[in-house]
Amino acid sequence: MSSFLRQTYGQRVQNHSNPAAKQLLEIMEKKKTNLAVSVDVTKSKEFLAIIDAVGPFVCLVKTHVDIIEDFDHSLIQQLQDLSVKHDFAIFEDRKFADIGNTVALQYSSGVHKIASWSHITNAHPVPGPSIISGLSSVGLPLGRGLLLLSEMSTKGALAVGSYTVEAVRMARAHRDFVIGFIAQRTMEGIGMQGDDVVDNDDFLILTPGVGLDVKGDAMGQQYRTPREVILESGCDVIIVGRGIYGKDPGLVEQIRAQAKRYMDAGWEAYQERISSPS
Ligand code: S5P
Repeated sequence: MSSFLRQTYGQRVQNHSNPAAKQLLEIMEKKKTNLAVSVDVTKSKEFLAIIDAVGPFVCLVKTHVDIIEDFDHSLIQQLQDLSVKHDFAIFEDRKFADIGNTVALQYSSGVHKIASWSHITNAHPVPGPSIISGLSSVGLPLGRGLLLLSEMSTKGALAVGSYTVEAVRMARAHRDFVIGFIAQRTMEGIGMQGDDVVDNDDFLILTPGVGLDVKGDAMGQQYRTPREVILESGCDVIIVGRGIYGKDPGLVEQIRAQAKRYMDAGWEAYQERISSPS
């Protein structure tokens, strides 16, 4: 295993200049959690209740704001209040995928005005580097950070091989705004040739497709355990959705217990990783 994988989250703060990356690592170190919860529900009330329940256990809350049926801007204010109350970062999982000019408008404007409240967002690298320029023209002045989807968790995903390598190269060329990847393993050293010199290859790896009880769903999702993800694959953050609120989104005690269970499993795997011999 290479060096970043054995550094603590706290030590890695200094490897980053982007404020959103620093904030996330600082929260992880302080709260001792590498758990992100993905809150994919369609009603505001349920959305806020789940976030308030999992808040103490997470470093990050991941949203799909476009699935909320009764959305209005007071919801954003309430989400921000919860992020201050519980100290977590916000990641709108928008998966931008268009030309620079269009993504800049989608990020800044429309109903949701994502850049104004989401510390972190993500994009598919498929359009090439112009998607990063478009998004950074909006996000960088606000101190936001971007993740590129260099791999996906689903069966048959096309984000493999040279696509993944090119995504990593794009990210290395835009270190000020690209803070990491949505991926299934560490991207450190990927695509580097013998004479390549890269000062700092410390990207944050946020990993969905995490579950302790089942191996997948009926629509191609594939789950691995926190141990496989953090210890064996060198990822930094586990993203868990239905594993935490899936059985009954109304049962706060059950949600809290599941969040604690995933937080403990993720932290234990991380501690084993940072203390493993080289
Ligand atoms: O490759 C991916 C990338 C993402 S961001 N696979 C994913 O599942 N996701 C997201 O993670 C997906 O959109 C969903 O919000 C979450 C996984 O949810 P779960 O309920 O399957 O844990």
